[in-house]
Amino acid sequence: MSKQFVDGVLAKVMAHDGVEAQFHQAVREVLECISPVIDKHPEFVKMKLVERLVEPERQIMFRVPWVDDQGEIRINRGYRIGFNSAVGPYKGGLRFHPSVDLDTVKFLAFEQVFKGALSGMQLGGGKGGSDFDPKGKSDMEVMHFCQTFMNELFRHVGPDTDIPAGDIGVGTREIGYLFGQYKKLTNTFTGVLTNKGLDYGGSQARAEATGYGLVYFATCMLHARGMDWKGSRVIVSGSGNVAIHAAEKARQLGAVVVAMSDSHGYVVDDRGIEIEEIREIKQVRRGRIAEYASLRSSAQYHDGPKGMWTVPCNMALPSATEGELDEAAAKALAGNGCAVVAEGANLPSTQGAIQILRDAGVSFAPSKAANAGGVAISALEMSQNVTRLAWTFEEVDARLKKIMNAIYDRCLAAAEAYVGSQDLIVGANIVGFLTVARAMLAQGIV
Ligand code: NDP
Ligand code: 2IT
Repeated sequence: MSKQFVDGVLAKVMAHDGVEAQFHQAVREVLECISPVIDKHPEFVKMKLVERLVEPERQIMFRVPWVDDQGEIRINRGYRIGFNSAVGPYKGGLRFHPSVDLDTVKFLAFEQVFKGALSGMQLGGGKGGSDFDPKGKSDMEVMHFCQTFMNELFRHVGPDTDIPAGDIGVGTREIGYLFGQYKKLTNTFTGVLTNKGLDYGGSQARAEATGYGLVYFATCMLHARGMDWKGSRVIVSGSGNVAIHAAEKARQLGAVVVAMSDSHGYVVDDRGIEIEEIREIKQVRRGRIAEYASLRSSAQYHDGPKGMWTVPCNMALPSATEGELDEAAAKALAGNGCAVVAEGANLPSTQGAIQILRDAGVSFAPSKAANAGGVAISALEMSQNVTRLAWTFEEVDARLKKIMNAIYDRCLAAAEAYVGSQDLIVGANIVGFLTVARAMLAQGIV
C-alpha cells in the first residue's frame, strides 16, 4: 500500500513540475526511503503530509538590474524559496552562479528542509540565489549587485523568518555587502544572515564548519569499518569553502589528500596537497587550481575535473557541486578500492552512481546528513547574535563534533529500526522526514 502511495505522490510531482529534473531526483530519493514510515503512520496519509511536504510554502523571483564598471546595464534574476518552516524559520544558503535557475534553487531548498531537521537545531529549509556570476567581476560590481539583490530580498527575510547564508559563489565578501544593505534598509543590526565576518557577528568556526563537520561524520563511517584517517589516501573535489576545510581537517587527522579540483581541472600530488597553497590560489587570488602544479614539482595538473575520480584513494569527499560524481566515476572509485564516500556538496552523486557504490559495498553518506555541519553552526551563529556573545573556536568546534556524531547515530539507529540495515541514505531520510512530518502534524493544516 505505502509503496503505491509514495509512487503516486511522485508521479503527481513529476506531472505538476514537468521540467524540474533535479527537484524530481531529490524528491524521489526521500520518497523511496519513507515507505516503512508511512506504513506505521496512517495519520500521515490521512493528513496529506507527503503531498504538503513536496510543495514549497513560498517561492519568490525578482529582477536584479545593476550597472557594470563600463556603465553597461545588466539584468539578472533573483530567487528565494521558503520550502518548509515546520521545524524552524527558513534557513539555507544563497548561490550566485550562471547555472542557477528555479529547479536548482527548489531542489536545494527541499534538501535543506531535511538537513535542517537532521541538524537538531530547530531550522526550517530555504534556499536562494541568482544567475549572477561573481567570477571576473570587480569588488565594486559585486557590491552593487549584492545591494540591488538585497533591495528586493530584504522584505522577505528576517532573523526570525528566513536567514540566508553562503553557498557556491557567496562567501564572506558577498555576505558582508548583503548584510550592509539589509542593515541600511531596515535600520536594524540583527542576525539576518549567517557566514558573517568575525568583526560584525560572525561565528568562530562557521567558515570551517561544513568541511570539518563532513570529516567528523566520515570519521564515524571509517570507525564502523575499523579504518582510520592516518595514512589514508583521500580525494576531495572542488577547492572552495567546503573542499578546502574538509581537506584541511582530513590532513590534520593524518590523511594524505592526493587530489583536488576546480571547474576547469584537477591536480594530483602524491606527497599530499599543501592546503594553504590551494587556499591562497583559490580564495585569496581567485585563480585556477592549475597554478598549484606550477608551484610544486610533485604535482600534476589534468584538464577537466571528471578524471579526478580515477585517482586511486581510500576515501572520496565530493565537495564541489551537484551531479559531479556519475556512474563512470563510481565505477572507477569502487574499482580502485575506495571504501568510503561522504558527500560535502549537495547531491553530488547521481542515483546511478549511488547504486554502483552501494552494490560494491562502499560506505556512503548522503549530503543532507554529512554536510549538515555548516547549517548547524549557522544556528550557533544565530544564538550568539541573539545573546550578543561570542564563543571561542574550540567551543564551537567541540559542539560541531557532537552534532555530527549525533546525526550519524540517529541516522544509523533509524536505518536499523525501520529496515534492519546500516544504510545512511535510508536513515537520514527517515529521521529528516519523521521530524518534519511530526512538526507539521502538530501545527495543523497551514
Ligand atoms: P565555493 O563557491 O566556495 O566553491 C565551489 C568549488 O567547486 C569551486 O572550487 C569551484 O571551482 C568548484 N566547482 C564548481 N563546479 C565544479 C565542477 N563541475 N567540477 C569540479 N569543481 C567544480 O562553494 P562551497 O564550497 O560553499 O560549496 C560547494 C558545495 O557544498 C555546493 O554543493 C554547496 O551547495 C555545498 N554546501 C555548502 C555549504 C557552505 O557552508 N558553504 C554548506 C553545505 C553544502 P571554480 O572555482 O572553478 O568555480
Ligand atoms: O547547503 C547548505 O547547507 C548551505 N549552503 C549552508 C546553509 C546555512 O544556512 O548555513
